Amino acid sequence: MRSLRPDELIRPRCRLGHAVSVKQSTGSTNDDARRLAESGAAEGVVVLAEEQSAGRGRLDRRWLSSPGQNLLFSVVLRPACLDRPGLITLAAGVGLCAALRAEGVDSRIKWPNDLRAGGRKLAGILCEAGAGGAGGCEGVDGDFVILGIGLNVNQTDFPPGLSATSVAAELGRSIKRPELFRRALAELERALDLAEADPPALLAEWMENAEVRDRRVRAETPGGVIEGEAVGVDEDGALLVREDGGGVRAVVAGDVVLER
Ligand code: BT5
Repeated sequence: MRSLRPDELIRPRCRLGHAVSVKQSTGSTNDDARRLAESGAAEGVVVLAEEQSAGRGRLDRRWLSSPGQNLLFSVVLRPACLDRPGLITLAAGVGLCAALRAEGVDSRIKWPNDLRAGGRKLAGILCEAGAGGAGGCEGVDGDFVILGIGLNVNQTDFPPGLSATSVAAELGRSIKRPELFRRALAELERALDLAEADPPALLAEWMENAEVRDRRVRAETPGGVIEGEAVGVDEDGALLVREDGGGVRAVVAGDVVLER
């Protein structure tokens, strides 16, 4: 498959993607984007790589991706809601899900940060906050968030033990990556605008597209097990679960499984 070129990815004059650099290989695009942000890169600058030697998820987990097949990129964000990193993660899920659905994939958001189709993982989101560099917005001078996305696009073979799928596997045809990239950035931009202007609307759109919608869940949290019906998310990104007794508890961290 041929390599991506910046000129087919760029979105001139848009909030996200007005500048895109493409690397054949790197450690982690999140680290590259962080270095750019620390030296003053504006919001919306993107670093994309065809291959990562140290692609990562949360908690030092690895992100594995065959070279030249998928979309691996990180965006510098300097949003107005920088004090609410949970909201930014939710916005990323909403935006990416909308782009995948527009592509024809029946994608759902799995709390807190996975995109899945048919119960398999299609994409992962890694938001990392940082400080430094110019161009911050009011009250949060110079601070930024790096939004990293790994989206399985044309890869159809995955390492054993990984419950993964891709856009191509779901649709049964190969995908033009530049179009999907630009669509993803456009939807991420829309969701980010919404997170800033109307957080309740963003939370509602998240729930509309969530796997947990109208489902019973069991969350294993550091503070014990919470079981009940998932009823929403809050502005910190916590999952709200109504327990059988009627009280609503916020799941801030932990693993959530669907019960039925
Ligand atoms: C994530 O973490 O899902 C966030 C992944 C973010 C990756 C992007 S790539 C561009 C940017 N640069 C980086 O270095 N990172 C970001 P988490 O929820 O912790 O899930 C990680 C787990 O997903 C792993 O432990 C595997 O089980 C699984 N996994 C790894 N690679 C996968 C793949 N290609 N498809 C599906 N699942 C995968």
